[in-house]
Amino acid sequence: MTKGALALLIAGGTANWAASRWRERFLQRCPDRAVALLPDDAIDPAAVRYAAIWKPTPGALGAFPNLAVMFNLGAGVDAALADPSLPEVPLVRVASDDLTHRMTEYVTMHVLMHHRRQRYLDACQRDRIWAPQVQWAASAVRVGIMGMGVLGRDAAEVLARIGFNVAGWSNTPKAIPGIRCFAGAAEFAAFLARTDILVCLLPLTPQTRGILNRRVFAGLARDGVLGGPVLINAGRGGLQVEDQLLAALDDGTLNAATLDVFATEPLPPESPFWSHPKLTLSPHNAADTDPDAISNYVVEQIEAFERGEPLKNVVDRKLGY
Ligand code: NDP
Ligand code: OXD
Repeated sequence: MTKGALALLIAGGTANWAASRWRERFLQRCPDRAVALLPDDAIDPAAVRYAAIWKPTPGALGAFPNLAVMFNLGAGVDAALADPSLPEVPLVRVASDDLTHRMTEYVTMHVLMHHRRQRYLDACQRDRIWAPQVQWAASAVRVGIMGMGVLGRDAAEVLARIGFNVAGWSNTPKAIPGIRCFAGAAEFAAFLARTDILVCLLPLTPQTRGILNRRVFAGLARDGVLGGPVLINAGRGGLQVEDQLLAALDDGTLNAATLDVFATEPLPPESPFWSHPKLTLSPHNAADTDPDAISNYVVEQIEAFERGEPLKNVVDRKLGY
């Protein structure tokens, strides 16, 4: 029997994520199945059972009458769900060790950078100044992670292992050894009030859009050893209210921030973010995952699905993640 075809609808991304790279990888990984990169390759739309997608053109997936499963090639599905005509078939997102470990590297590196005052030390080196400051133990620093899903939990556990005082906040209550867990709107203020470094690993949904705002920055702890609260956002740019974030940095409500994601990407050259002295930026590459790992993940799921096994990491369309 002919195996269901896989259509690739992939836009944007780094050189690592070039559509042609994905095509090559999927062709190697499933030689017994038709694989078509759209709009370049020809394919019978009725033969397409699976679609691997990253920021597809709105409406494009409606072309496949027999579509059974869509595989989002990243963890965040906000771009896919923004298409009101997205077919009503299961949408699977990425949850893989490769992605998770890369994000944990990023979060750990930036928490440590703020904790160890690396920006200050860089300035001292540039100016040839020998001026060590008091260095507190990690246990004196309270890290708070918004979003305790696949990514948040792993980062929390690594940071706790290094010795930070870690808490997490999520929609539903959790019990994680060594991590103080807060949940829901009722516990949000208490979570913020004990946090020196706020790490955001939330998905972008109607509930979370704009959650990183002045009120939240003002609710963070002000009695910590770092001299003021710090924000690290590697979730999505739409989570932060950017003018309020800049104002909070300028008036000292926030001491510093690391941002991997922005409301507009690529970040426009005229953005004040580029030159703000309290900001450390990266170009949405906190977890620039390897197409090899993700194409394996997708094909393994397709094969399991065809054996009648349940799909993993299916997005809850009502919750938006
Ligand atoms: P998960 O779905 O595994 O986890 C999401 C977490 O957010 C869950 O703990 C969930 O709570 C919590 N959450 C969702 N909505 C709310 C809310 N309204 N209030 C409180 N908590 C909420 O996602 P991942 O951990 O895999 O990924 C998280 C996000 O990271 C992605 O959606 C994406 O936007 C971003 N990302 C960014 C990358 C980058 O390179 N910068 C790379 C990959 C992902 P609960 O557990 O109770 O459901
Ligand atoms: C993702 C991302 O969602 O890379 O996976 O942003």
